[in-house]
Amino acid sequence: MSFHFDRALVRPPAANFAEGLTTAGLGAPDVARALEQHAEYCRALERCGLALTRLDPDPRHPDSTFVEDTAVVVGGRALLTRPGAPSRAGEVDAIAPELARELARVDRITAPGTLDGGDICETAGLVLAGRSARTNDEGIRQLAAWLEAAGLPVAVIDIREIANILHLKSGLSWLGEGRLAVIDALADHPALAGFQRVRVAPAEAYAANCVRVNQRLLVPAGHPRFQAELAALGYRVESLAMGEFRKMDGGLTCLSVRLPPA
Ligand code: CIR
Repeated sequence: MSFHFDRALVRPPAANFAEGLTTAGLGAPDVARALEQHAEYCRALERCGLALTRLDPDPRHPDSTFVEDTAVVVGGRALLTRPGAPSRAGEVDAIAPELARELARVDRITAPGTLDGGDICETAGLVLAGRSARTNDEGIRQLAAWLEAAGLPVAVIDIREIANILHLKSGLSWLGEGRLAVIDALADHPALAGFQRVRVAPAEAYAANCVRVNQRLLVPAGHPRFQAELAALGYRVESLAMGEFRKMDGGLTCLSVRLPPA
């Protein structure tokens, strides 16, 4: 199942977290508060039933708390990425041994392909891949070849003209039960026609990055309309403060690499 997990890798932000990449224009993050928000995020994953591997903060890479961008995990296999931002390239080698310990098979995107995990959204039977400033056509081609072994097709969504989203999953998330949470700008994309789309109002667009983990749905705090809609659909929603990560263009999905049961 595409939201059934029993383990996850996380990495708290390092002291120089504020030196990472950002376009948000929301000011510098407060590292102490980011650590608190990260700790609460970890507790939420544990409440979802996950066993966490907590990696050491890595000040060589200020964006390294956003571990999701370093790997795509499907079934029991990981595909290490080749991040589109040069400052993030070293994050992959730093996490590779951890994934090799957890999973039977680890492959890798090679040059000239680039791909960030935040651009890849696994749903039931279809993987959505964002063509973005970070993920190029060759990266998506390699991903599609890798997924062929699992019998999973890929649908490409070009987000380069869509304002205010860094990655595909900044604008949509898999909710399970055939549903996606999605911002207006993506909602009518033909690749999404087969999904029930739960639209996220423009004022709450940041909440489109949410994460289904087993029987719970984690959403960023401060988006009451979206949260009420999810509750009405029967989801068990938990809201988490994400303000410090938002300042660095990060969201809930980016903070963990979630692994399915072996
Ligand atoms: C970056 O620009 O790469 C980081 N500051 C934020 C990455 C967020 N990752 C994600 O949405 N998957």
